[in-house]
Amino acid sequence: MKASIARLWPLAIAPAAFLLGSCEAPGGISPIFPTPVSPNGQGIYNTYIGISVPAIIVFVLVEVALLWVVIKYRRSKQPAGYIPPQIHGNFTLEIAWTIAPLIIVLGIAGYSFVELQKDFQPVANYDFEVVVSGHQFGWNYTYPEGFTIQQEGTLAGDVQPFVVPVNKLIRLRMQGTDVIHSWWVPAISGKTDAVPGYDNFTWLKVDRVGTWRGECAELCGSGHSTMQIIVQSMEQSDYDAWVQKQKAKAAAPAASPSP
Ligand SMILES: [Cu+2]
Repeated sequence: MKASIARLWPLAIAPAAFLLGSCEAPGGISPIFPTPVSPNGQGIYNTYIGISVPAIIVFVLVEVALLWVVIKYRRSKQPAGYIPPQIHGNFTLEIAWTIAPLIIVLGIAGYSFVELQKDFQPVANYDFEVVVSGHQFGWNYTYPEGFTIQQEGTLAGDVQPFVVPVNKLIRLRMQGTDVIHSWWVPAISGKTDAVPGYDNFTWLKVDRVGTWRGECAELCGSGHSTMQIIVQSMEQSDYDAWVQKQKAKAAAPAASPSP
């Protein structure tokens, strides 16, 4: 008996080893939430913590109660033929353990729904709008100045970044040209579907200079895994210079047609 329990230890350790190992994954996608850099990312992070911490407390309490019963009332410590107290049909207990989980689950539903409403409504007081269009396999970002950044999917290296200025509220109008894709940068916002023939909205307001990674989060075909997303934020002056460069590039005749 002792030996068989000892053999189970790797099963308990494996998930922890996986989680810790994955934190350093070069793709930047970690199973643990990254530091949020936009208010909607912060809202999702708070929801995640707000649900996970009570869930972990409930889990620990249930497991401790289970272990306590298993150890304290184990058969080998009871007299032969012992039958424990029978509580089946205890009305108060059954009402309590029906109502308590119901309250917890409704609480989680309400909490999540409020967060969803905050993040996926089209914001009105935005500084500018970028049209984000998903295709097999990549993303196009069309800026108000008229130029488009092509973030063509690849596994060979980094994709071209989607550049934004810091501390500006930017509305993202999500579109799709072929199948449904989903734009997701965990540090910035939740998953937002890019659906052909239908505009979806999300937004971002990045509070620091840096680079963040994401992925297409909707299985969209054989090149799905190539659909990396890189968001790069810069100071307003650097951003203005970058916009001028993109405008000049768009105006100049293309040296060779892009594939
Ligand atoms: Cu996709």
